Amino acid sequence: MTASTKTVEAAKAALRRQTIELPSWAFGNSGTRFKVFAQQGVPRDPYEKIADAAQVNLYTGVAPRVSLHIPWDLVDDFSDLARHAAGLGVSIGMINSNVFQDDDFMLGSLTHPDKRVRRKAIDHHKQCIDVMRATGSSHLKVWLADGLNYPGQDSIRGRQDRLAESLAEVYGALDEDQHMVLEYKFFEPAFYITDVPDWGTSLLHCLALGDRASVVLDTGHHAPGTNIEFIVAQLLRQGRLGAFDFNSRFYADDDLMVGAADPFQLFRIMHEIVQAGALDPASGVSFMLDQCHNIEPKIPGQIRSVMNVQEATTKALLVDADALLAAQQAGDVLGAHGVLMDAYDTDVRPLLATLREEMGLAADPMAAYAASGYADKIAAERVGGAQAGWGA
Ligand code: AOS
Ligand code: ZN
Ligand code: ZN
Repeated sequence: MTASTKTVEAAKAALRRQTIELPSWAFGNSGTRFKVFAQQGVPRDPYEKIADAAQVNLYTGVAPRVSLHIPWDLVDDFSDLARHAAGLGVSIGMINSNVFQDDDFMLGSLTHPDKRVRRKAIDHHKQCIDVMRATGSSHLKVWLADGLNYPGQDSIRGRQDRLAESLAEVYGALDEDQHMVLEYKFFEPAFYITDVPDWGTSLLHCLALGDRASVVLDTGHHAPGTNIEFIVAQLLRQGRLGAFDFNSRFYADDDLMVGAADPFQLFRIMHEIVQAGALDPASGVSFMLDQCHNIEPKIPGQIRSVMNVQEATTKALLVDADALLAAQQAGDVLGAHGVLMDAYDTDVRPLLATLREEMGLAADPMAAYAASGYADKIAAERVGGAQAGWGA
């Protein structure tokens, strides 16, 4: 299949507008519960994490926001941090709360049976909202480690009620132009029940909260075999897909590079996005990476991931929508499937190389970064890089 010039030009226009948000924690040292491997030149503070994220944007041209995590990225002056980001050509994206690394939260945070602990968790989210005000961030991202390990440990329904009440207070503290996104995960660190295990639970809470609450879909947070593109389609129908946390998984929440384990799944997800017209930043869906680079270098790991998202997006943009619809309406099963596979099987790397050159970028971001000398520079300058805060 050769796409028409018109299709290619439309794809390029959409790709120019696409943005991918980077997680600050991808740049710090990370590992598994067994070992954190320290790498040379990793950032020592949030300023340096943002500087590294800005490198990813410099070479890809489509990663202009950095998501922060509080308190991992705590600084004295968040306005100053935002100015630092702006000076490097990026801005602050979503603010992630953290109510999972404090002894008080062992049995839950926003769902905890003790009102005092719930208050502490709610107040932490209010602190995150202050950070949003200082940095110009528009989205509060909530992922909870809350859950149960044993049947009978707490009331399932009671915890949902407490969660609804706590979330309502946090949502009520947002400014009119601020949004909340609620992430779900079906297991880990709790194993019997997590309190926001699936898209349905997240959606129900979001619907109760209001128009400015929507669901975060982390691609690693489902049971094996789950049809993720179905969930994407369903949330888009409701206008409640707030964000992706993109990563790859072979087994659990592996947080490997997006598109590494199952590029076809990523394509199918992006096909739903493109069909719904949800690629444009104005549609309100944020395309974020949520990854750890435990054994590979971090900045190139992020660059590669951005490129993987772009490749899947390009293939989705090359689907011949008219031919697909015609085949679907004619009941031509193999014809319709063939239209999709023609797009998926297209080598889109030359198109993306041309696009980058048109955008004033190097055709090969990986090679351009490698040639820049930045990795050697940070290895020489930075001693004692910080742990990402994750996977210790
Ligand atoms: C945890 O499994 C979730 O994926 C979170 O989105 C994220 O990895 C963590 O909050 C970093 O906050
Ligand atoms: Zn996530
Ligand atoms: Zn996760």
